[in-house]
Order: sequence, then structure tokens, then C-alpha cells
Amino acid sequence: MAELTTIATQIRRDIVRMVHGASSGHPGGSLGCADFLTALFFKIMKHNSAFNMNATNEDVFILSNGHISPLYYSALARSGYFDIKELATFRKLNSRLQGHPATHEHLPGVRIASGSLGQGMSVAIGAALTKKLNAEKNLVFSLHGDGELDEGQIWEAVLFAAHHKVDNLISTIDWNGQQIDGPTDKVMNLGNIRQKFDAFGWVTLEMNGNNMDDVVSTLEKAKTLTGQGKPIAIMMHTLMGKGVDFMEGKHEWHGVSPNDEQLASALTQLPETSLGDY
Ligand SMILES: Cc1ncc(C[n+]2csc(CCOP(=O)(O)OP(=O)(O)O)c2C)c(N)n1
Ligand SMILES: [Mg+2]
Repeated sequence: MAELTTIATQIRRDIVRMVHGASSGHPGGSLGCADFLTALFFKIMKHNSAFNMNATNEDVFILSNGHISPLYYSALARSGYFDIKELATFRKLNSRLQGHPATHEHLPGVRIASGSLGQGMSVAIGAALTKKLNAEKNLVFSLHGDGELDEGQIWEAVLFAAHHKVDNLISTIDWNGQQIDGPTDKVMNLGNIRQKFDAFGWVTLEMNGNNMDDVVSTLEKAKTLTGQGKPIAIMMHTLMGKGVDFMEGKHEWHGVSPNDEQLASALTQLPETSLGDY
């Protein structure tokens, strides 16, 4: 567990350095979901950093809220998909690490373009059904923002997954209560998301996405609930900007880069770990 926490701290450090280096990007959701993606990539998922686009005989992760690409790229690099030095090219011209992940950049680990919100659950369901057709036992994991749930396509997919018993899918919702222009209850009130997924016929779990013990044990529990005829959704409570005090809980940090002074303050709060900076 201590090792996972160290990785998450280094990834958070990567996130603020990458966004500062590009003078653009999305630190808020990236920092909030850092513990989750660390647990997934370094403990929960059976995946292979020798990248194969078809993901045959391995678990798959689909990032639907593609704007949190700094976190995604850092997790991929630090689990061996590509050299961590490439993180320095984030959002630069001709980089494979564009602001929103895209397949035509051929970055190992990226299987779909995301950033246009609402599409990832449909893709994840397709991947999960394919695994069933191929009699593969592996799982599909997906991550979505809560603001992303404003997209109608999500609810079509949620309905479809229950109807077709897509029980090898674990979808997590980053329930941070914030989105691009303000708190979600002001922009478009989502009500009780868990009750909505329950009503649509999913098995639901809830966790504190910024507590590594809780994240790991809830994901382990979710895995034990697969294969029982229902898709699984995890309501993940996180703090936007987690780990950098002046960003925490503030929608203003959804998609803004820190200036030099703010970067320095953030980095003192996220000291370099034994893994080292890129
Ligand atoms: C289809 C679509 N509509 C609008 C946007 C613009 N947009 C980018 S991020 C975002 C807010 C998403 O909120 P949430 O998923 O909660 O992400 P968080 O701010 O918590 O990281 C919006 C509306 C988009 N990327 N795609
Ligand atoms: Mg949100």
C-alpha cells in the first residue's frame, strides 16, 4: 500500500509539471483520480505494457473523460508503456501526448480517442461484449466524470449494458461534484447517481477515491461481483485537485495550468519520490 501511495504522489507531481510545462491542460480531475488510476494500473488490472491494440487476453481500461490525459499518460509511462521522458512533450507540437488522447498518435496504451464526452461507456461495452464472444475471462474497466453524465449517450449505454448482461464491465464515476463551469448541482443537477445506476439494473458500490485502502478493497470487491449477470458501477468520491491545497475542491482548476509560483508551491506539497521525476 505504501508503494502505491508513493506512485500516486509521483504521478501527481508529473501531472502538475506536465500541465505547467505546456501552459495548458487539466490538473483538477487528473489529481482527483490519481489514486484510482494508480491502484488500477499497479495492482488491480492484469495488463501488458507490451502494447497490443486488440487487448487480447488482458484487462482493458477505457478513459472516457479524456481531458484527464496528464494522469493517463503518466500512469501509462510509469507502468512501462513508453519512456517517462516523453511526458515532457505533453501538448507540444508533434507530440504523441496530445491534450486529449487519440489513436492516430500511436501512443502505446491508447485504444480510443476520448475528450468528446459520453462515448467511452459505449466503447467499453463493445470491448466487454467482444471478450465474451471470444470466451475471454478478462475484464473491462472504464472511468467517467460526473459532469460527463450530462451526456445522453451515457444513459443509453447504461440501459444497454444491463439489458445485455454485460457483467465483465466495471465502470467508475468520478463523483467530485465539479465540472468545467461550476459545481455539478448548479450546472445540471445529477441527483443521487448511485440510485440512478441501481434503478437501471447495475450492481453499485461506493468508495472514497482518495483513500488508497478503500480504492483497492472496493476494486477487489467489484472484481468478485463480475460474472453474475449485471454490470458494475463504482461511485467514487474524490476531491478535484487532490494533493495541491489551493486546487482542492475548486472547479476553477478543471482546466487551468499553474503559474511558476503555483507550481513551486504544488511541488513542495508533492515531494519527488524514489521513482524520480521525468
Ligand atoms: C461532448 C462534449 N461536450 C462538452 C465538452 C466540454 N467539456 C470538457 S470537460 C467538461 C466538464 C466535464 O465534467 P466532469 O466530467 O465532471 O470532469 P471534471 O471537471 O470533474 O474533471 C466539459 C463540459 C466536451 N469535452 N465534450
Ligand atoms: Mg466532475
